[in-house]
Amino acid sequence: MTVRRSPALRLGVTLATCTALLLSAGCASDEGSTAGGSTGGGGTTIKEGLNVAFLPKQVNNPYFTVSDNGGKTAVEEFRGEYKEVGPSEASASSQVSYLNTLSQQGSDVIVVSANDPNAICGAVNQARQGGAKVVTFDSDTNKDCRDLFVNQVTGQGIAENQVKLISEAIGGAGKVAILSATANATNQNAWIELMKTELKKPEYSKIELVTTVYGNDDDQKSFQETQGLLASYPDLKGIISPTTVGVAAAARYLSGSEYKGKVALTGLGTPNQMRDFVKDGTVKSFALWNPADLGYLAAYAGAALASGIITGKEGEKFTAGKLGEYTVGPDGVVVLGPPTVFDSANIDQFNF
Ligand code: RAM
Repeated sequence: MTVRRSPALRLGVTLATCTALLLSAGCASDEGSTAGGSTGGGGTTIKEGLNVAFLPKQVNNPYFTVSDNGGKTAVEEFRGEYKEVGPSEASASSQVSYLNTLSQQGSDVIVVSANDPNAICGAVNQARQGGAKVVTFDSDTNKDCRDLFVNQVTGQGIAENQVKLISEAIGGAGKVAILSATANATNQNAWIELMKTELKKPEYSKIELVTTVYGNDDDQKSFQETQGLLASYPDLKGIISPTTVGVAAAARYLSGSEYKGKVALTGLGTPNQMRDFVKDGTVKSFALWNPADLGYLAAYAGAALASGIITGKEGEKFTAGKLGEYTVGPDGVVVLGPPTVFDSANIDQFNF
């Protein structure tokens, strides 16, 4: 985990106190509520009392529980008002009514993981016209309809990681399939396209991607789609599931089937959902970023926008509490950092 040096010392927090509290909310709190590198709209201080709402793809997904709680930590640090609202299903337009309500309530910052690149743009624009700053995190809208996108890892980084992990797991040759989230998901669709390009590299010439199926980030549907994959492709060597819901459901299916240990599985999963399947030999390794850090960074990005510290232009810098300084990249994207690979050697060190 990267913890960059923060500007706490500028704020009169003693070195001893801050060193002791560097990883705690207490230290970050003092930083966050008064700091922020300013190269943007002129302000240097996060305003107190900002209303910050998190709108995940779906609320009953442990990944979003962790990421949104990271957001809550940040909002408490800069003394804002936090709330989380959202649909139980990750369907394309399921977030529109929530956005409309948040607009009516006069939210200062809306942090949303979009189920579809276009379906929520009308509602997002309305919220912005009403004065809200809208930060997408995890899964973007199209770039014209939000202020910033906080990306977990570059798409290229995820594609390289996922293809490498499946290649290692199947010994570099054989048929593989992708079990994705919803068919419209901006994040998974971008990663899948980049994985296809990655698979064209000479070192992966013996790997054939046979199909992509969609479990809709629904546990049962993902389970059935995995079953269907094995029925349709009895010689399948591996599955990549770049969704926490999909990879956990696929692992559960494989671990109780004749394919356990024969068909490899990797993807993007939370350690707590995958632990049993790593320990029982169903899964060798998988990856993810720290979802709590992602939510935390997104909340700080939204607060920096709403406080006039940044406007969303490339090159602007802001401070995200304990995570330190970030710079806005091209197309209004801020990148959290590289993913972590989990396997039997390190999985017990993580609890999310
Ligand atoms: C699921 C969601 C989310 C994605 C993770 C990896 O929880 O689809 O958008 O980032 O998986």
